[in-house]
Amino acid sequence: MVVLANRLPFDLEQQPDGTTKARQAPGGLVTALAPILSRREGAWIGWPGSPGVELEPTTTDGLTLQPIALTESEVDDYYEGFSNATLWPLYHDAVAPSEFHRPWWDAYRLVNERFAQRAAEVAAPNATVWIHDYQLQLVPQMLRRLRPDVRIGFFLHIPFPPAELFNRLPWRRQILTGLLGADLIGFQLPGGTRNFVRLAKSLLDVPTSGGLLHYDGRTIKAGAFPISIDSAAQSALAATPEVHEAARKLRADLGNPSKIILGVDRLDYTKGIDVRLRAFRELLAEKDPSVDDAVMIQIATPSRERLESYIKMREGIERQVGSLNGDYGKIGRPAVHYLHQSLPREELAAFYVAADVMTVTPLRDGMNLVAKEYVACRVDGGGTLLLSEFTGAARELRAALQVNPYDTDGVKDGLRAALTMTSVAARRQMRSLRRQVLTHDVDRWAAAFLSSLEGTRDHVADARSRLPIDVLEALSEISETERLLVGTDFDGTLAPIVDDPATARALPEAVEALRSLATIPGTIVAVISGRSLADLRLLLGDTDSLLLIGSHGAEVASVSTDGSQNPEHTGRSELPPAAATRLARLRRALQGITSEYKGVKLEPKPTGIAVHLRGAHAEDARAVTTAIEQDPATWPGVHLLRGKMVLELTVVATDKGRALQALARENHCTATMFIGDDITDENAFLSLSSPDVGVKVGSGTTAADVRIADPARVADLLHVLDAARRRASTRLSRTASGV
Ligand code: GDG
Repeated sequence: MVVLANRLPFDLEQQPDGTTKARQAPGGLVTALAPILSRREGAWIGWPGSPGVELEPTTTDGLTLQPIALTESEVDDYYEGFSNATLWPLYHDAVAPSEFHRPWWDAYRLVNERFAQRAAEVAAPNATVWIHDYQLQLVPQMLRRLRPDVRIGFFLHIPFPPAELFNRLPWRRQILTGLLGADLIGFQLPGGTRNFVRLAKSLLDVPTSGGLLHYDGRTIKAGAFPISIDSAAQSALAATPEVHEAARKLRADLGNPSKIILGVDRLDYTKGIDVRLRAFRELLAEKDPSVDDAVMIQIATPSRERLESYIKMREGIERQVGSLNGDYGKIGRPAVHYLHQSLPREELAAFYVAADVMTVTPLRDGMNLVAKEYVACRVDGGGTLLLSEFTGAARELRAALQVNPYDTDGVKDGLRAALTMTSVAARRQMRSLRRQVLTHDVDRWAAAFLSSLEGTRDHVADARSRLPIDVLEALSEISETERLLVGTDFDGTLAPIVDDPATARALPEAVEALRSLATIPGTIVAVISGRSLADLRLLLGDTDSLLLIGSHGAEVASVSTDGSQNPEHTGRSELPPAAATRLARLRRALQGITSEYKGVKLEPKPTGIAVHLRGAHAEDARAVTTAIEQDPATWPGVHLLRGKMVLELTVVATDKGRALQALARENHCTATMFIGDDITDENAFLSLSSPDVGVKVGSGTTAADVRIADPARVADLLHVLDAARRRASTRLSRTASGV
């Protein structure tokens, strides 16, 4: 398994001897993935965090770190530019304006290519590759081109925007096709999935069904996988005596205020730090009793410090803090304690434990792990969470006090409610929040994503690898035709041969592929069998848009796409009176011939009778065959078709070749593929001519063009044809509409 993320989860230092030493950086993602990666001898590809540093790969605890070097200008253009000044604001409701610069896009593409190249080099055959976040959205497609064998998952940690915003992006199509290189695309929320699916449909004409997208001959899954934290570890940390003591000391250092209000964020304009400061300020200004003797702590971890928008935002927040303290602080007792620093995990846990009210007020946030960490740390069952409804976490943490961060009065009301909540009500709220967070941890998230990814195995690639080369060539050629007819036999082709024909069942994969093929424009799919139509209907169940042809072509029926019977094809099984008389005579004659022999079975059909010899002794079978050949088979108007251990006598002149050609004509087909195993299928093969293709299943002399082994390979062939035909059909419709 290989993980790709913009940053390596380790801080790497170069030793004096030139080797690289790794120190694990804290973070839920690495905690969740490290054990999985170590078990699978995995690799993590990422940037070590400093520009211009070239480091060698290094292995720690079974996990290989693969550092990607970025030059100063790549950090400026790919990371700070395109990732953080174009995509980040655009994906967060455009709460700050996005900048669009072509050189940034060029660098983004180049760096994505570098990540893809490295993944292609280090991934084992058929490996699982998990790509993370908005910085690497082109990697799935780039990697697929280099390594079609690997299974690719992509997870977006931030929101995926609606079309109104996404469409501003000059490179919107490239980003979408980049993502569609994955087998599974994960979002935090169903809303992100919906936005993505709609955009793929509208911008790229990608056909979709539920969370499945059909693109480039592949099926791609999209879904929501809300991320979480290592809840148990966070809880355990908060429960240690050290953290408990640190929390007590913190409160004392603050002068034992009545209430501690806490905010913990990366210093980012999406986090709504200004929102909570404003609400707090107004409550103080109004001398609201709820904030009497209350203190606010804002921990603002330094982030993206060189970006203009971040510099401006920081100035704004620090001005707000200064003015709040100037207006409402006392000597030795500021109203807001503001820390622009990154704290050790243990210290952070003490803040969570000490805080009476946790304020999480982003204008937009993919998830927000801080909210979940606060809940996990409240082992005492106390504390209140004030949560913006525009965070991903709001969907799961329903019991929290939820506010609209754009509504200052609403946030003030929320803050007041949090500060004045009775401890019974607060405990009830926290109990419900803890239940959610402790049962939905980061392990569960990773397992859900990976098992869903596992479920997206590329059936088509697997199927291709099992088919002979001449078959693949024939499939790729015929799939390009304008109107394609695909005909297949049933027994021995879709269904493995069994001793008792009544127990024969089609392989579900083969039927699934046939049904899928039949939904492609310009593609007609027919099952042509010696069985009666009623039998075929029974065996193939709900036939959707498949054409069913029974009794070697004598009985034709179809169900059109809207589920109604197609009148063109029905009603042909009514026998003219002369033929009906012939059939009755034939039945009596065959009963007379076969009644003496054990194991010979007669199967009456609407237009004839099948004589099954599979159950009889070889000698008896020979005797029955001779008797039939010498008498009823010679009657005028009676036709004999020889199958494998079956003789078919019909009273109407037809065979599979005639049926196939009639179908091709009626549907104006430009090429036909027929797949069959039986002797009676030879009529169909003989009726074909270039560019048609006949596919013989199993051994024996044949007029078919290519051969495959058995019904399992038929299923493979149909899957590969379905994918190729889908690709070709998109191309054909584009050409037709002049795009
Ligand atoms: C992105 C998405 C999504 C913060 N200060 C300190 C510190 N932190 C840690 C927190 C928390 C993490 O940083 C922040 O995670 P968030 O989820 O709140 O936000 P983003 O950084 O924007 O993360 C977000 C997330 O990806 C995961 O998918 O939830 O929506 O934007 O873990 O504890 N950690 C330490 N010292 C600090 O001072 N040790």
